[in-house]
Amino acid sequence: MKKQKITKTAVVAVVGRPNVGKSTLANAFAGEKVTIVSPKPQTTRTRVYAVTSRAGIQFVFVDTPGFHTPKNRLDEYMEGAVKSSFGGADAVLYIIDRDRQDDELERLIRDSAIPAILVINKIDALESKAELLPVIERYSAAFEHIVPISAQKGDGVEGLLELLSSYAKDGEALFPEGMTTDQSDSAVVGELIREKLLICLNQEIPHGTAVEITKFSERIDTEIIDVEATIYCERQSHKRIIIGKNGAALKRVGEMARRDIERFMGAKVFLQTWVKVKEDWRDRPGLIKEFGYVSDR
Ligand SMILES: Nc1nc2c(ncn2[C@@H]2O[C@H](COP(=O)(O)OP(=O)(O)O)[C@@H](O)[C@H]2O)c(=O)[nH]1
Ligand SMILES: [Mg+2]
Repeated sequence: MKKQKITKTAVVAVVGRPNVGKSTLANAFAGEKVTIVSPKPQTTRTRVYAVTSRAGIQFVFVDTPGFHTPKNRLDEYMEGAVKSSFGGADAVLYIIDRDRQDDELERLIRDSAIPAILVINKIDALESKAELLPVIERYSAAFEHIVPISAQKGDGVEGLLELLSSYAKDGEALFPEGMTTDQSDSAVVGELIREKLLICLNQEIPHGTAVEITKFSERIDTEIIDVEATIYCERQSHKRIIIGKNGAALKRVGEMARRDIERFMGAKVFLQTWVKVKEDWRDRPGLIKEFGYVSDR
């Protein structure tokens, strides 16, 4: 089937409290993992675009860090990324789940005057659909459209795209056909490694990590990609935990990450990782910037 030429675009901001499933939904739209997901809040640090198209319309979803009160300089940067995602958006998806909703964010959305759709995620985890009723009732005055979905199972995702079609504006494609994100391959790869740290490590430690890709190259005449990554953490004690006994913890992270990187790149990957300490980097603007958290406001 011949692809239809893009004649319209819709830029859609995806906002909500940490952990409601914003990134899971962005990946469901993109059709692959372009933005990382974990059960821990504050997984997403930067604004990431997820791109897809249907029937001549290109949709650009702006995945954002969860909205929460800043505790350090990195948090302040993330809050800025949420607020700036509204600018220029054709529509906003305000994602909630049964337990996570946010009055302050609701006010921000209303004040922005951008068309907003309320999305209730994780309906697969409900005992009964009746649990949705009080939530729908609470929001029915404020939102014209309320859409229950399961981002994880993909239920309701196509319906959302259809609904969003009406907010598309005439214009040429914003991204080349087939592109699913604005992130470079090496940026996605760094994030996939950070995702495994979030999944494998307890409590605060992974929140204090940053991953720098120092080598990313395809071998000549083979399909193998060599990746070298440095994991930065905030304390010597954290470094010991990340590496683990005889390197076992780091090995597990590396193996899990390599599988995801291979899926994303569609090639065999040889991954090497190092761990370094940069004390309190999350409060040091120079280091925050060095790790790629550059403000685009
Ligand atoms: N049961 C269920 N879990 C979900 C769904 N969407 C996301 N999650 C889980 O919720 C957690 C947070 O997801 P994530 O996309 O990182 O949330 P974000 O912080 O809003 O970006 C992860 O453990 C996801 O697997 C869903 O539709 N159903
Ligand atoms: Mg996220």
